[in-house]
Parts: sequence; C-alpha cells; structure tokens
Amino acid sequence: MKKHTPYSDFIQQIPQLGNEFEDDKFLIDYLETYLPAETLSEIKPDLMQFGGRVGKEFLVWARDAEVNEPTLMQFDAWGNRVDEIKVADGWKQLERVAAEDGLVAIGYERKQGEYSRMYQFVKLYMYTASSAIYTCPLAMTDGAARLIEIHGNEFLKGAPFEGLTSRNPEKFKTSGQWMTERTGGSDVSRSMTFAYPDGDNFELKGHKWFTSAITADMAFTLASTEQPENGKRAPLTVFYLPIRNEDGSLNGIQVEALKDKLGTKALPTAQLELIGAKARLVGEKGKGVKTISTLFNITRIYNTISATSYMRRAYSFPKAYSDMREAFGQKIGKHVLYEKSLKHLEITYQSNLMLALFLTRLLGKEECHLASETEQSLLRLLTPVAKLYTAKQAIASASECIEMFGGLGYLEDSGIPSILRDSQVLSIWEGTTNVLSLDMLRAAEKENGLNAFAVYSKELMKQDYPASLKDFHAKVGAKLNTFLGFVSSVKSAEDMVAYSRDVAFYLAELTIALLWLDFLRLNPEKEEYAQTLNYWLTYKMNDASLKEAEVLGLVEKEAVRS
Ligand code: MFK
Repeated sequence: MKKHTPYSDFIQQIPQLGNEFEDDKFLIDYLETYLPAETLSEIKPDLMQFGGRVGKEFLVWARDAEVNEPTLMQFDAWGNRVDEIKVADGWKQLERVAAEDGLVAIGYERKQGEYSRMYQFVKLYMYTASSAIYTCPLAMTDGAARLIEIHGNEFLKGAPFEGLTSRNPEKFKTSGQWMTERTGGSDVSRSMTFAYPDGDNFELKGHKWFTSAITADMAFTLASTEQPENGKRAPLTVFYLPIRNEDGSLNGIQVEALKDKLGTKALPTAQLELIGAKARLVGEKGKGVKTISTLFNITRIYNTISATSYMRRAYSFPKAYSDMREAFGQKIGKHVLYEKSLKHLEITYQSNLMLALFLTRLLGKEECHLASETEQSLLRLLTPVAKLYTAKQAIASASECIEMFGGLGYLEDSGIPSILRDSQVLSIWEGTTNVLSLDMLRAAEKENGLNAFAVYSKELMKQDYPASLKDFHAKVGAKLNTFLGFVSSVKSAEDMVAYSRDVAFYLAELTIALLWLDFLRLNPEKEEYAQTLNYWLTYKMNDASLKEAEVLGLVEKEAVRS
C-alpha cells in the first residue's frame, strides 16, 4: 500500500523561559544601582537559583494547579457537613516553595535591613507569573503579619505571627483577609457581620461574599460590635479568627460555594457563612477600616509587583518565541513590527518595575524606621497610584502577548491565556481603579501626600545631572510643573473627584519619568535607557490626558450631582 505523505511534518518548537533573573538585564542594572554592593553579592546567588526555577518546575506546578481546580465537598457520604476543599498537588508545591524560599519571611527577618523588602519583592516578581497566583495567599499573609506587628497583642505576636513568617513548610501558616460582603466590595463599611461578646472574646455571625483563600489557617475580618441605629451604620472593628478548631473542624464557618471566576482558577475563593466563629478583637474598637488598611496597603504593593511580574512574562514569552518562530522567510523577531511590539512590552515592564521597586524601597525604609515624613507620605500616596496604574498596564500587555503568538496564544493549553485572565483581576481586587483614585485623593489631602510628592520630586530635580541629560531634565521638569500647576488649578473638591482618575494615571507616569531620570543620572553610560525615557516623555505621557474628565463633560456634572 502506498504510504501517505503528510503535507508537512513541521512542528513548532515550544518557547522556553531561561533564567528569569539572569536574563532580566534591567532588573540586574536596577539592583546594581540601588542596592549596596555587599547586599547584592549576598543575595545574588539566591536570586540566581530562584530565577532558574520559575521558568521550569514552578510552571509545571502552576499548570497542574490551573488544570486541577479546587473542589468543595460540602457533605460526606453520611450526611455530615464537612466543607472539605481539595487543591491540586501543584498548588501545595507552590506553597511549600514559598515558605522555603522565604517569600514572606524575608520581609520580616530583615537581614538586609531596609533592603529586605526589595529583595523579597524581587523574588515575588519572578514567582507570581509562575505561581498560578499563589501570590494572593502570600499577599494576605504578609499583610496580616504587618497588621500584627503594628496592631497585634502578645497573643497574635506569638504563634500566629511566627507561623505567618516561618520558612518551615510544616509550620508556615497563611492568612485570609475577608472584607467583601454581598452589600459591597468597595464600600466596606456596609458590612453586615456582627460580633457578639463571648467571654473575653467574640462570636461572629454574618456572611462573606468573596474570601481568598479559604484554605488559609487564619483570617482577619471586619464586623460590628453594635447594631445600626436609626439607619446609621455601626462602626467596624477588625477580628482575628482561626479557620479551624483544634480538632480540625471549621470554626463556626460554613463554605457555601467556591466562586466560578474568569481567572485565578487555582485559587479557592469561597463564599462563606459565619455561624458563630470564635474571634478575637484586634486594634481599636470601631476603627476597623483604618486598622485593616495596614493589611490592604501591603496587599496593594503585592498587586503592583504581581502586575509587573505578568508584564515581564508578557515580554519574555514572545521574546523567546521571536528567536524560533519563522514567518515570511525569516524569524518573526526580525520583522520590524514584531520588534516594535516587543519594544513596547519591554519598555512597559521596565517602567512599571521601576515604579514598583521604588515602592519597595520606601516600604523597606518605613519598616526600618528610616523613612523621613516626606517618604512616608509619598509611600501612602503612591501605593494606590502604583496599584491602579500597573494593573491596567498588565492587562494591556497580557492581551498583546496573546496576539503575538497568534492562534496559539488563544489556546488554553499553551498556558498563555491565563496571563490575561489572571492579570484581569489585578484592577479589581484590593480596590478598583476608581476606588483607588479616590484613595489617592484621601492620601493627597489627609496625609500630606501631594505636598510630599512635590517636595520629593523637586529634591530629585535638584541633583547633579550630567550635560547629556540636560534636555531630559528640562522635559521632566516641564511635566512636573504641568502636573503641579494642574492640581492646584482645580477649583473644587468635586471637580477633583471627577479628575482623580486622570490625575492618578498622570502621576504614575510622571513618577516613572522622574525615576528614569534618576536612574540615568546614576547610570549615564547606559544609553539604551535614554531611548526609553525619550519614548516615555514623547509618546507615552500625554498632557491632555489630565483633562479627560473635562472633555467628557464630567467636571461640572460631578458638582451638580453632589
Ligand atoms: C496578587 C496580589 C493579590 C492581593 C490579594 C487579594 C485577595 C483579597 C481579596 C479581597 O479581599 S478583595 C477586597 C478588597 N477590598 C478593598 O480593597 C476595599 C476597597 N475600598 C476601599 O479601599 C475604600 O476606600 C474604603 C473601604 C477604605 C472606604 O471606607 P470608608 O470607611 O468609607 O473610608 P473612610 O471613612 O474614608 O476611612 C476610614 C479610615 O480609614 C480613615 O481614617 P480615620 O478614621 O483616621 O479618619 C481613613 O483615612 C483610613 N483609610 C482608608 N483607606 C486607607 C486609610 N488609611 C490608610 N490607608 C488607606 N488605604
């Protein structure tokens, strides 16, 4: 019989990630610029080994966790309520490695002093896009540890804190952060969970609509100790609760359902009923939102780093592909338009990473009591700004990344679509873009954030710049003046609300421009980055974007509404 000749025996080679530390030249240049040489040489071997693993076994575990989604079994065969959640083996491996590699612990051991946070977040930057977003439990765990450091009593500073910051996988504990209820995820003060006295402690009764991740060991949540009166909302308080009792049963919690989400498929996000969960009060009674903001300000920095992780991946995957895939007679990387798309993705991840790592520098200083008042207010101001900005950039980069693989990028089992699905959550959880724009205003006005930004940036502009940067210095200075002039020209608080989103985006881009300028001042010989700043100032930043709300006719309307 005649043998069938296939039309083509071509099989596309699969692009592989290399060492995500060693290959990230910008990251290394950044660390060489802002870390003391001895700190860098101390942590480099660890970053190197970690960077080599994220593109290999971590990805295999992440894929396993994505494909084998968590399941909930509410009843056993005999009718007992058990609410048992099963997660994939890959998910467990990602937890184990997070503990062993100190992904939370590094920030609390503080062996590198004020640079510990930068070290920790560089590892998280490499880890997130290969973790099926195990970073989410880590974010809440870290936020909980910080909450305990600041507001915790002796009990919380004992075993719970030690568990959250342990490197031993057997002892490592994770925490949830339960705020969202059916009444709202943004307007948290509409919470309908009540805390009833129970000896020295409390019993919580209520409902939590989104809780990540129910497989945690403990949670911090909000509840009111008083019933609302005459329609007036009762103030909230933070409570700590262990998820399970000593015998392993759930602590007055019933898992109603696991959420069916667009992305973050490996993460067991649950809808819960609290039917008398034993809990301890944390911080000041009635100051719940303020107290828990310590936690969510940390998770917002995690969100920022996670966004940069996805942006880096949205660049490094198509970059790897560009050297092996051929079309129209040559490697696709040789086609000028593919090269241009890659350039966009490269500039985007580097610029956003610049902003994210700046936050970790400020955070490290604050936690080591080395930050000036200006730096503390700047951290407060830039946390929501960086979170909202980087999330949107990550989504755009992820979408472009898919397109750069053509149809293959659209196939689930290529592993590429999850970059987009998982990035999409970054602009939602931990505060939406609009809510965070308002938080920026809160920080700008109540916590001296705007003034701190003006002081800090003017100080940066006063540094010694080499002659080669004279033009850039003038251009960044002009953008700074445009920004400060604009915010001081806004006539009313209502108008400022309408402009807040435009202001937040511009502020993020302006901060990035200032940071590039500072980076170039310290690295005048690295000309490739001068091209980036040129692009950023000329094509990325658009002064007209500050007035989008006005062009859309929303400025006066906001005044009329209120
Ligand atoms: C990969 C990374 C993953 C991250 C993990 C994600 C998993 C977690 C899943 C979730 O839980 S997602 C739900 C997240 N939800 C939010 O982030 C809430 C979004 N809404 C807000 O942030 C609202 O702005 C807020 C709830 C805070 C508004 O509440 P209020 O009560 O109307 O605020 P108000 O009255 O302005 O502020 C109360 C106090 O808190 C004030 O202080 P004082 O009592 O001293 O006056 C505020 O200054 C203070 N405050 C508010 N936000 C703050 C803050 N302080 C510091 N930092 C902040 N960000």
